[in-house]
Amino acid sequence: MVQHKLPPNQQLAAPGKWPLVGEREADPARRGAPWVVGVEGLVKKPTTWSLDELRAFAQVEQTVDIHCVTRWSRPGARFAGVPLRALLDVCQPLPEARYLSFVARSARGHSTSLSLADALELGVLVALRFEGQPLAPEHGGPVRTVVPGRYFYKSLKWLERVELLADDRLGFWEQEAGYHNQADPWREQRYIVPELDANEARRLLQKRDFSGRNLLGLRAEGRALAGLDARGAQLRNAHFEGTTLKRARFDGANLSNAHFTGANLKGASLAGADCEGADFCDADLRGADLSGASLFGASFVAGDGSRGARLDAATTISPEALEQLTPSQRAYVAACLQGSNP
Ligand SMILES: Nc1nc2c(c(=O)[nH]1)N[C@H]1C(S)=C(S)[C@@H](COP(=O)(O)O)O[C@H]1N2
Ligand SMILES: [Mo]
Repeated sequence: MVQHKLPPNQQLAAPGKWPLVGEREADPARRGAPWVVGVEGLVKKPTTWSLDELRAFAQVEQTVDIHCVTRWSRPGARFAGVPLRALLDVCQPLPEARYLSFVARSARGHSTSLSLADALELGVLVALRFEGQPLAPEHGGPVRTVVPGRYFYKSLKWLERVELLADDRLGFWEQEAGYHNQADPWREQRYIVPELDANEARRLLQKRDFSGRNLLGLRAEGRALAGLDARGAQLRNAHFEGTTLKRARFDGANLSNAHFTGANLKGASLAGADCEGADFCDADLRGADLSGASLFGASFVAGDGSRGARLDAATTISPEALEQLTPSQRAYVAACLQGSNP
């Protein structure tokens, strides 16, 4: 097997697997007007291209290592399409243009941004094909951007418009989820530093009620929070290392990339929670309910097989969620659920 060097704290997705992340759009190309991609804003010649016109450019093949912020990686993905640079050459950015906002044809008009300098240096591809086939609609077909060297949230699905701007305009995830605007996986730029007020945090911890709150990056490691009510809370990148969370309720919470290393989650409920990229190594999950939770990129055991979480026959994990785990994670969890791991 080929050895790939992975950025810190990423794991290989199962071979051939490409998880779906973000908004679900059945097939935006099937609704409304024919697809065009426009480049506008601070350019000399705003231009739009139909898909056929994009296909008439010299097509470039590019092999890209995909690194999702929720900790799965898919190295060696082969895309083909038009280098963004070729479109910019036609449109001619004005000297004051310093940022690009990529905007999707999707229900929420999803967007993400890059500096013009980064976009040119990284070699952004306007991709039409994946592994020799037209790009599938669920992965952003008919056309998406692919940005090498950045977490995959900088790669926009269903590209409709590129706007050149003098000032940066934060993208959807960058604004909504606190995702880092630089997004370099080698420097682990997953999140901006949270700005939760220390007094407010203390008060919430005392009350043990986080329900419905946005607590991105909360630091609650080593706390005694048995019975915590965190239903529907936004707890991306929150720290619960070594925390007592017996019978805590995280139903429907967003726990992506949350840190539960060594936490006591006995009898806790994480039903329907987003646990993508969450770390459960060394945690006690006996009797915990993770039914309907999303587990892409989640860890239950270290890469060397140590620090395995405690799960038992009373731990509930749905079969679909098991399928989302990487092969080594899945093997470990499946064995525990069948009672054959200590
Ligand atoms: N339009 C749009 N593009 C998007 C997103 C989204 O929600 N909407 N999510 C981003 C994120 S976080 C990731 S990891 C990748 C996922 O692409 P995939 O579903 O093809 O794996 O798309 C990125 N581009
Ligand atoms: Mo992502």
